Amino acid sequence: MYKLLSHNDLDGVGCGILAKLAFNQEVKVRYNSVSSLNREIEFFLENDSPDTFLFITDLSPNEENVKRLNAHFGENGKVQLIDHHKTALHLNDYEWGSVVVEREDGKLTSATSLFYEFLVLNNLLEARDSINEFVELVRQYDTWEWEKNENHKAHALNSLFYLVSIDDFEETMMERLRNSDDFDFDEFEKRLLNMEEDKIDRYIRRKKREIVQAKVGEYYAGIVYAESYHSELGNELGKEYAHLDYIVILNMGGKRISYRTIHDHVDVSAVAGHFGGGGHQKASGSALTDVAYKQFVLDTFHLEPLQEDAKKNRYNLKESAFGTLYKTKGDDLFLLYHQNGKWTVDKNKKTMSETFTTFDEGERFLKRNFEAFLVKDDFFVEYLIKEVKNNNSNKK
Ligand SMILES: [Mn+2]
Repeated sequence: MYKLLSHNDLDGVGCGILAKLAFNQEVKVRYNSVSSLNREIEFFLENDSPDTFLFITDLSPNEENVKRLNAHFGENGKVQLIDHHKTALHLNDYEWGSVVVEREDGKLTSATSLFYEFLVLNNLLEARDSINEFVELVRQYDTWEWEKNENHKAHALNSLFYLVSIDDFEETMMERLRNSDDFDFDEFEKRLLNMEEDKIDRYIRRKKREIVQAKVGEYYAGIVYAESYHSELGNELGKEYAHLDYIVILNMGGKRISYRTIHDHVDVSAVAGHFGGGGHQKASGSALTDVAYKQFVLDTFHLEPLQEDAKKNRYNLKESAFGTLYKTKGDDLFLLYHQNGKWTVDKNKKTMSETFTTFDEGERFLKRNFEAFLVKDDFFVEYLIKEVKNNNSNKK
């Protein structure tokens, strides 16, 4: 017999599907959240037959259970952990641990892609085109490569995963992987997925109007409450508010926090680690501890949501050497313009002492310190007309 303990997201369930394709009735699969894995490991060690081979994928046990598993492995050699999280790399110190974050060619891994390689290499599963494609979609979704590659099929697969129950998803996917030559959605799924994409867009648009910003240590964080679509939300908010170092997504019901960043200069697994959590450099999570509650909920509850930059401008554009106009909620005006080789700021028409080598630096300064955002063209044009009038009357 085999037992697989895996994560309860698409990548984790991808491993479960592969295990069932490889071992059929001979495997018991249990999906876990990050926090429930340790209970399952303890249950396994106390209750399962010593003949059962244990796989753990996409998750890592706590220190205590690493010791227990190591002792168990010493007795019968029947443990294999496969993961791709940076925070699990120390498990490579054990014979039963195999953690690979990226390949030599820079290609990022996922638990599903690693487990697939393992099963095929050990002649436990035969490679097929349909499975190859499924595994690659899961990998691209889990690593966010799909976005760079504009591989919307990978995103759609994850959306489908959350639209149906895990049991239904497993069953449908296994049937397809066994019987089809390639991997695709059926007509009904395609219609459903279109509706779901629209729904996600509307959800994200709403959340853009709720986000607040706060300085946390040396970093600026954007904070938002949301129960769903954390990955999409973290990515879209990160891009809309690129002046923020990372995005904090609070799930109050689940008492969990997700941390996301689109930047390379921040490691959100370290941010999560500060609150007893972990994960990847660009995506991580932790429990909503008392300290985190104070930091992200109590201390920010009174804050007003951020504005958004005006989108459809033709005149008030970024990096325009003539000047770009920003406004705070309190009606302070900032003009960011290029002069004598430097980006300079006028606050309410008085030149500030700070100057910047790049436009982005100047904009970051305005957004971080003043929460000033790009104004719409009509406001900008009105501002310019007033300027001209003032100049003319001054000349008279
Ligand atoms: Mn994963």
